[in-house]
Amino acid sequence: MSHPPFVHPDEIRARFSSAMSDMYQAEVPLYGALLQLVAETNCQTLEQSAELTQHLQQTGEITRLSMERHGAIRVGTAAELATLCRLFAVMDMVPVGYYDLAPAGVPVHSTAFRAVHEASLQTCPFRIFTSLLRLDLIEQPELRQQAADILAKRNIFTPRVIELIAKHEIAGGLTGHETNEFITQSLEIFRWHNQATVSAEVYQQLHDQHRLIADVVAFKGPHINHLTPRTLNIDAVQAAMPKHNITPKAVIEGPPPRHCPILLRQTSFKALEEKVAFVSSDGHFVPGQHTARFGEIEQRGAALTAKGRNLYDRLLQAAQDQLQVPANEKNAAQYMAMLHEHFRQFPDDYPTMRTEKLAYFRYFPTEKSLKEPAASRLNLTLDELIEAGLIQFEPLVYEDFLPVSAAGIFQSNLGDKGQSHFAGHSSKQDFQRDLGRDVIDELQLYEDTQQRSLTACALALKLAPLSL
Ligand code: OOG
Ligand code: NI
Repeated sequence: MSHPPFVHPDEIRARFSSAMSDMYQAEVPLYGALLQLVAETNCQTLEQSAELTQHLQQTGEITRLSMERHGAIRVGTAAELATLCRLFAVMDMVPVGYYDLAPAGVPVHSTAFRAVHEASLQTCPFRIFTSLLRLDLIEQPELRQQAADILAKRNIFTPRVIELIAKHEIAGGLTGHETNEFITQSLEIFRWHNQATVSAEVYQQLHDQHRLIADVVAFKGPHINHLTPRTLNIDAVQAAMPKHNITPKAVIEGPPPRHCPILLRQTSFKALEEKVAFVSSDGHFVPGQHTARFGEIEQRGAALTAKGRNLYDRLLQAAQDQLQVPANEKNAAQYMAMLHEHFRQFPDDYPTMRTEKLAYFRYFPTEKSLKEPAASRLNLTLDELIEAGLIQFEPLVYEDFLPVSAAGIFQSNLGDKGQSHFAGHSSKQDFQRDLGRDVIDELQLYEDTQQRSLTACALALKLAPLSL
């Protein structure tokens, strides 16, 4: 039996990502200005570095550069999270990683919905950092109950989007027409609503508990709170922002600048103060303000192994311990100098990062290898093949997030006031129960991609299976 052709999930994701970007630029014009600054800086950076251009061409990343972005949302209930998980599955976006932000004073735990296979990531790397509010961290029982009651009443999904998700689950895909509808209907979930669902008094109570609680509970839905394009030179964009009337946060989160970038560096412009309307008990609207939405940029580097990540975490902690206080406008330069100093211990060339097993790599046969007779290399190990110039390697891009950085991004957009940590225990198990499935271990994904590239090398060079 034939069925109408389904649109590939990668294409649905690419179209959704682009529609989301259009919507957000219309909602937050400053984000459009940031996008332009990033595009210009990327162009200049490529012009100035033939090495970088070649590396991006080699890995194919050059083609995904301009559509590269992530976004973030915050949801209030387990049911919302579980339904979003089904919605993102339509676009082959699955939950990867578990991030506990409570120790850093943000009452949420999170995952990132993203594509997992390198070919899909190549088509569209769009990711959504998704946080679930932890009402259990609200101290006052009455307020906790009130927040739960408000959330229980809202429905963030249109009936049609639920039908389309079910259609996808039963039939295995969406047709062209259904895809159009799916994108329009999905955007409704993430749209900004300037009308709060609560009174100014309730908003204030929630806000006093934590600004983030007000952001999640007081509105109709999980508005997209930022989008993030990928820059090739985050330091240049950070420095150029003020000239473009964009106010950046004090410091760039993540590792210091390096010759061989690792993981993820991020910065954002500060959340805007926006006009909203609260409802009074007699049904009137009361004008007020809310601060939640911002723009962010990121520079991605090599994905680290568990060993590399441990080293990263240790060096970052050492720099933060040395500074003693949270990084801010006044100590930003001092903090960057400390960070730089500590990260001298992290090798800054790919061959060492590879032999010390600090990062994941993708392996390619060289042109030379394809011209030579196979017999000459039959018994060589991977290292010997590399040594002989028959195989080359490029780092895998880190596709995920960093909890300490994420907390820094949250904090800078929530104001400095606030609790420095929550004591309540968090649990990946609880999160997975609410999500309706397990999250995927990101390290395993990098491991798989690396191994697939080795398998492809062995096949191309007519060799027995290769391993590290
Ligand atoms: C999410 C903050 C985390 C990132 O890039 O680390 C994040 C939020 O503010 O909801 O997006
Ligand atoms: Ni972000």
